[in-house]
This record gives sequence, C-alpha cells and structure tokens, in this order.
Amino acid sequence: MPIINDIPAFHAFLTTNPNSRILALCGAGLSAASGLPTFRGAGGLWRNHDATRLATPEAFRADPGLVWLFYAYRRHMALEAKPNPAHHALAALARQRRKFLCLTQNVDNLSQRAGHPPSQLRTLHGNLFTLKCFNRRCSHVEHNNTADPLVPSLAPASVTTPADATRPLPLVDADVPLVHIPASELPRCPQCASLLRPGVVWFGEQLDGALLGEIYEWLDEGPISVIFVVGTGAQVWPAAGYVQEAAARGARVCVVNTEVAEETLGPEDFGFVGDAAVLLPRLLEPVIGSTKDDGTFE
Ligand code: BJW
Ligand code: ZN
Repeated sequence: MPIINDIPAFHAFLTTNPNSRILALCGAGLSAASGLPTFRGAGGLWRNHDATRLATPEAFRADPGLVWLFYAYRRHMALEAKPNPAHHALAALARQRRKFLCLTQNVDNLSQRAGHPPSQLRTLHGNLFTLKCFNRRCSHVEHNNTADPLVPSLAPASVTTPADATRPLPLVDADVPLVHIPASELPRCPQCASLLRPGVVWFGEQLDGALLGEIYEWLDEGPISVIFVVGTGAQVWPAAGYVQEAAARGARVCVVNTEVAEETLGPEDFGFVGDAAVLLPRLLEPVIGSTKDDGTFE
C-alpha cells in the first residue's frame, strides 16, 4: 500500500535525504489554482472539443485562424493569471536545492514568473509567449512576446468583461458562434512573411532535441531520491515516461493531485490528494520554510 496523505512521513523522508537529487514533473493542475483550466476532465479545455482540431500541425494548416483564436485566448488568460503558492514553493525549493530539476509541461509562463531559476526548469511543451515561423525552412523565433491582442483580428479572444468572467473558452461554448479569421489577418513572420505559430509542441511533433538531451544528461548523473508528479494526468508522452525513468534511478514517486490512483503507486511511494497550491507549500516546509503573508517563504 502506498503512503497516502501522510505529511509527517513525507517530511521525515525529505529531511533524512538533505543532499539528494529531486525531480518534478508538472502539468496543468499546477496552474489550476491560478484560474487556468486543465486539458482533460471536468472543466477541461478539451472536454467538448477534439484536441486534434486545435493542437496539431494539421489543424493549423487546415484553419490557422481557429487555432490562433484558441492560443490567443490562452495567452490572454495566462497574462491575467498570477503564479500560485505551488509555483512559488517549487521556485523556493529550486533556490534551496541546486540538485532539483523541474520539468513542466505547462506553457503558461507562471513558473518563470514565480522566479523559478531558469537553469532548474525545463519547459517540455514550449511557451505560449514564444512565436515561431510555420515555414520549416525559416528559423525565425521570437521569445517573450506578450502583446495582447497579438494582432487586431485576435482581439475577441482578449475580451474579459464581467459578464464574460465565468464563461468558458468561446471555442468550447457551443452558444458562441465561431468567427472565421482569414490567414491574411494573422501574425506573419518578419523574415519570410509566412504565418507565425505559437511556440508550443503539438501532438505528433518532436520535443526539442537539445532539451531532451540535457534532461537525459541530468538523469544519468546519479540516483534520484524522489519525483514529484504534480497536477498531471501523466498520459502524454514522452513526458509521462520520466516517472519511470526516475523510478528506475531509485526515486520514490510523490503524486500531488486532486485525484490519485493509488493502484499505480508502489508501497514506498507517496500520494497527496488535493490542490497542489495548498499541498506543495506544506510538503516542502522543512526545506523552504513556512509561507509568509506575501506568498514568499522564511
Ligand atoms: C490538479 C488540480 C489541482 C486539477 N491541484 N492537481 C508513446 C506512447 C503513446 C503515445 C505516444 C508515444 N509517443 C508519442 C505519442 C503520441 C503523443 C501522446 O503522448 N499521445 C497520448 C495522448 C497517448 N505524444 C506526442 O505526440 C508528443 N510528441 C512526440 O512524442 O514526438 C515523437 C513522436 C511523434 C509521433 C508519433 C510517435 C512519436 C508531443 C506531445 C505534445 C503535447 N502537447 C500538449 C499541447 C501543448 C500546447 C498547448 O498547451 O496547447 O501539451 S497536449 C496537452 O497535454 C498539453 C499538456 O502539456 C499535456 C499534458 O496534460 P496535463 O498537464 O497532464 O493536463 P491534464 O488536463 O491531462 O491533467 C491535469 C491533472 O491535474 C489531472 O490529473 C487533474 O486531476 C489534476 N488537477 N486540478 C493538483 N488544483
Ligand atoms: Zn519565416
């Protein structure tokens, strides 16, 4: 039986391994307390929508306006959101423990905004605020573009009136008619005039090879004491594979999620059921200290 919701047991484990290597694999649930929806499950972005119509190169080729509307909305939501105590706790852990590496599948930039040291953060699926040229022969990339709206035709995705505040993403709300945005009104590459695309990794696309190489180098540097699996369904590859990779290097798995499938955990593993924004600061308290009113740690 895994160890479920036993914070003192986890604290004892953490403090008896002060110099060990720690890995985290994070997903959309990490940002749920910041008000950003997850992908799958109740309230998920893809609940009423076929993900392959929005997050594949084929979808972009077929209707770049529809895909851009989806990402323009996500950019707007992420810009309005603030990092939550879970992002801050992981950033504080990184500052305290140089041997901690955080792999995030999230593209919302919230870990970066929480001050997570860049050398200890790997963004597996890219970033909403990176723009890339869709033309494979062109190498144009722009980082940290936070313009909102990006172009006038994407302005509808940025509208957040009080009446809209509780509305789901227009694309998944069947009552909101979809507007067709012609390609001529979408963001264009300054180098070759092809369409720009969001700098995220879509289904069927390879993750950045250099980034994967760096992660394997880190994995192979030695044993790992624990892998935190935070707010992710761990269903998407290759990200999900890092849980097994860490376990194969000795790591105990520590799942922090509103839903924990106990049967997937080993007898030495930990499961904590609840909001990552509440649990992570408590779980990490022996290393990062207790939370102060301003959200930092002492
Ligand atoms: C809370 C909470 C709270 C809620 N607190 N918790 C090997 C085997 C099988 C399939 C494949 C394979 N290799 C490749 C594939 C195909 C594919 C894949 O994995 N498919 C699976 C679905 C089966 N993978 C790929 O295509 C990848 N490319 C690749 O491998 O290239 C080589 C290759 C290509 C083709 C064939 C073979 C090899 C690329 C994957 C890219 C994924 N991209 C997306 C979109 C990014 C852009 C965007 O954001 O729009 O990334 S998909 C989407 O899923 C997004 C996420 O990062 C990712 C993971 O989702 P996540 O974060 O886990 O979210 P949810 O919603 O699933 O879960 C949220 C969790 O939080 C839940 O558990 C909740 O309970 C919990 N939660 N509130 C704590 N408050
Ligand atoms: Zn270009």
